[in-house]
Amino acid sequence: MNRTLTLTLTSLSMALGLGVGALAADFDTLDADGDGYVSMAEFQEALPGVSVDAFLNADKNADGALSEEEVSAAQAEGILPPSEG
Ligand SMILES: [Ca+2]
Ligand SMILES: [Ca+2]
Repeated sequence: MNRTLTLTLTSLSMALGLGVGALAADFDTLDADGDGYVSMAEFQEALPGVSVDAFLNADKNADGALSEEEVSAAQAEGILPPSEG
């Protein structure tokens, strides 16, 4: 019970910590060329420790690039890390 509560509070804290600004800044970091989408190459450069599967899972419309919306959703789902350590 306590463990569940702790996990819930941790998740809540993380959600609160990830304001719009934090997500936007993170997206800007991922989107190295600033075209509004994170390509596979940009993804691998910014997150070398994250598997390609994570990129494919995050790419909901399978167009080969991640929009800011897709990145935010993937971070919310835990597919992508919220930010670089
Ligand atoms: Ca880009
Ligand atoms: Ca996409």
